[in-house]
Amino acid sequence: MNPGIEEVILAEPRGFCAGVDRAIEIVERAIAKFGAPIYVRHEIVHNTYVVNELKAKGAIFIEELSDVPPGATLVFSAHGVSKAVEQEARDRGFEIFDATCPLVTKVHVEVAKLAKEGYEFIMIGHKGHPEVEGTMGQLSSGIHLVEDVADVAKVAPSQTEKLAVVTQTTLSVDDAAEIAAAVRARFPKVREPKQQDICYATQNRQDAVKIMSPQVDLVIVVGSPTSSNSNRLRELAQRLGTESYMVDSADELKPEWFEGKGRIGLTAGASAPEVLVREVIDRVRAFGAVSVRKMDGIEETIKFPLPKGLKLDDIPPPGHIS
Ligand code: 10D
Ligand code: SF4
Repeated sequence: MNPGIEEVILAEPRGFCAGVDRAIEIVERAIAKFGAPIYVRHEIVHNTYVVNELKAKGAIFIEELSDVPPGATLVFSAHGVSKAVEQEARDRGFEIFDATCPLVTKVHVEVAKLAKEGYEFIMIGHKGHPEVEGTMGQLSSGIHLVEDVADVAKVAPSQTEKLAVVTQTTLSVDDAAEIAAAVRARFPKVREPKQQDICYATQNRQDAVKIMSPQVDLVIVVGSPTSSNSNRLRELAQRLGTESYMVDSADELKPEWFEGKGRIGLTAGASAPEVLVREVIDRVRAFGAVSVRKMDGIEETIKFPLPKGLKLDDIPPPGHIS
């Protein structure tokens, strides 16, 4: 019991975005329509709870397509795949459902379009992240990755007349702007996306943390360690001078974090379900919080359609993770 805690302030918006909601629903509907098991390439979204729930319903998560038996149904994760992975899946004859977020696909389409016009690309993103591998893998060459401002000085495109910037969708908005400025300074003719590739959900969750952080003594982010967008929320709060921790579940909360803290800010990454936020609230209440208040914030109404073949009314509505 910590008598110091007065209030929990909930960030708005937080948690599931439209791309994550759609990706989970694709797996749930594929299981309902075709029966278990359904194979999923990579974690459908970077959240331990979501992955375990879907495993319990009959999903099998794999990294290598050679681990999928012939004739199986395969779902691509929300982060997207390279052309090579897409081709290999077709060659192996799987029934494929693509859960790539439409906002990631939009970046893929832009890369393909500009490549036809002779462009090379500078991609701002994190090396090894599946979305970066998927986007860079839209072309066999000509996409140069930069992770920070220092990388911009080292990047070596074969020409500078037709260069375009693309980014991972879940970056720190501020870091991406700084890196893009460095790219612009070095390559003044570079073409930038009309609208940032960083998606609305990433932007809105970071904006909410910017408003919330100065009002609280501690920020808790619900998210898994592999989740880029969740890590960015914790990092942002910390940069704004507010102590911040990211937890995969309520069990990871440590009582000592709350010592001497009056107001607790709580948010969740785009892949973290609300049920985990509720469990964190319950645990913080047990530590001594007296009230829970929702911040004012943007209401997100965006929803993406399901792929053909999974829209059918005859698929019983699956019990959706939320
Ligand atoms: O690591 P991440 O932030 O890119 O992915 P996560 O699965 O945590 O959240 C959803 C974001 C996606 C699928 C990338 F757009
Ligand atoms: Fe799509 Fe953005 Fe959600 Fe990623 S974080 S799945 S790009 S809406």
